[in-house]
Amino acid sequence: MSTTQESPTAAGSGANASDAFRASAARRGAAETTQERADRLFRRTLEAIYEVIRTEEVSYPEFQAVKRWLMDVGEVGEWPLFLDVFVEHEIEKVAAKSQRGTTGTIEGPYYLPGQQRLPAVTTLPMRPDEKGDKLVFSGQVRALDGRSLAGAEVDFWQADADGYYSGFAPNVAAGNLRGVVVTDQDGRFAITTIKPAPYQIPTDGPTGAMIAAAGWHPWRPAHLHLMVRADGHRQVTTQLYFDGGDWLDSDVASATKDELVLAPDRRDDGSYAVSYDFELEPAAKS
Ligand code: MBD
Ligand code: FE
Repeated sequence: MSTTQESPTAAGSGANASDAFRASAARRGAAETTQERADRLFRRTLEAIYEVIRTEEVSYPEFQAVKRWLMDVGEVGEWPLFLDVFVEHEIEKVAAKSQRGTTGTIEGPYYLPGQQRLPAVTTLPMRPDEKGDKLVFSGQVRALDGRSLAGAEVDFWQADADGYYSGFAPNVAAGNLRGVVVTDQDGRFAITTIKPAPYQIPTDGPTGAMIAAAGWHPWRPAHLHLMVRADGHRQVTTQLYFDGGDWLDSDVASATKDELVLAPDRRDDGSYAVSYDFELEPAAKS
């Protein structure tokens, strides 16, 4: 059976993202919720919905359509996608208020832990005929006081030149364009990869149907994902974008920030090079 022509389906990538989310429970830790907090958050969320119903005079047919749509999102497994696209940015802004150092942004639904550990100067795992312009992404990981952090981890993932993520698309090998790059004795790294394409929310699933019904567009600008961590320091999760690319000013996931937009240099051979340094704050005392 040939699968090389197969495109990802909403149900396929949704199921994978739901499985990945359930498997990540241990890594994320449990939310400690009191009854007072649960009462407050559930009540205020419901009140926000009642407010829309009253002021927009939402009808029975509209209510039943929403009910059916919510059921579809769950059945297709798109809750991680939907919530990370339309809600995570506000959660991240709250978290960012107490975060110093490198600017963070949302993680999204396509992180997979446990990828190959790679040396500081490395090429990401990729197919022999990997499409796309070559990109060398380099930089240094430092503490807030300027000390370089040797042995820091730059946990890196990105879409390919068609906008697909390994682990969530049938035609991309496991581990493709993912890796945990370990910084050298000066905290430096240099990762050879390819420039990713913009990402399109699957148009064949309920999230895509909602976007189309509202007349919005389903695109995220091209981006690199990173989690940067070092012993004794607070991990930062962020994304880097490319100057001049499409959708930078209208990211469907509202996750761009000006300081995360890179301006790569184009070399004579058509490849790109760009550098970005990370600054990690001390870990919270426990
Ligand atoms: C992505 O690639 C992504 O980064 C986010 C946040 C949501 C959907 C797809
Ligand atoms: Fe992404």
